[in-house]
Amino acid sequence: MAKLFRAAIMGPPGSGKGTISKRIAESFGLQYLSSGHYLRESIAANTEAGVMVKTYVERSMMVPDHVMTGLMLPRLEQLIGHSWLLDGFPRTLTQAQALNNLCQLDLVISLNIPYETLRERLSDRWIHPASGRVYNMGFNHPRVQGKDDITGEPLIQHDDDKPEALMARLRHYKDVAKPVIDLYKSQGILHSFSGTETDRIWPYINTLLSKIVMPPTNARQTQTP
Ligand code: G5P
Ligand code: MG
Repeated sequence: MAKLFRAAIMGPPGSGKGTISKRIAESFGLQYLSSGHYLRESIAANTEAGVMVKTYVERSMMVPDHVMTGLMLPRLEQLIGHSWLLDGFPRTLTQAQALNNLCQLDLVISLNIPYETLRERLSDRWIHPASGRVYNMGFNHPRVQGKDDITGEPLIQHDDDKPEALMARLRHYKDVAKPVIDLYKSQGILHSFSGTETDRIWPYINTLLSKIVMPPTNARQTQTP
């Protein structure tokens, strides 16, 4: 990799952050840090913090900023000298400012997915509660219906993925994300992608990152003489 690269991916619940982050991590060899994953890890560890976090995540409420920064920033401090991608963090202006104090992002991907698409996806979503692995009937279905691929344990559906709860979550997401998006826009690092299918959005993100993360060695020759 030519130079260190620090990026974040933002988007409402179910917008494809996790799916696209995995593709970016695989294609470009970035370390991939998911806030949702670390929260679920702390819940599974059943620590004092984990028990508190659970009360928020269970209700799909935002975990307080100081808890999130306390969870994410020390991990990033350990990754000095590495390129990385953040999935789901920062999600509020306070989190973005705390991150800015640690380092400057090179690029932020924002996913704009229509509400109807999110509703359909999340109502089709099944989760393995112990690991947080997510399946989607039709797009990313389990090998055996209703069972986790790795453990064979039963999959569940969240009450929060029901339409009324989802609408409230999406409205809240928009309100909280707007100042963060405005901040990154003002820094000139925001790239927004709209669409209803991850497979159609991915080639655009792949092309963008191919230019930035691994600039072609003949980049100088392609400039207009
Ligand atoms: P998470 O874990 O970050 P959410 O709710 O933000 O959770 P989620 O559900 O993980 O986001 P995603 O990662 O954006 O969604 O999307 P995904 O998992 O890739 O795709 C969603 C589903 O659609 C999957 O089943 C996937 O297979 C399918 N899919 C993807 N693309 C397509 C497609 O093109 N077609 C179809 N048909 N299907 C597709 O955070 C969890 C909780 O932790 C807290 C919050 O409480 C949050 O609710 N939290 C924070 N709180 C405060 N600050 C933070 N920074 C926080 N981070 C997390
Ligand atoms: Mg996710």
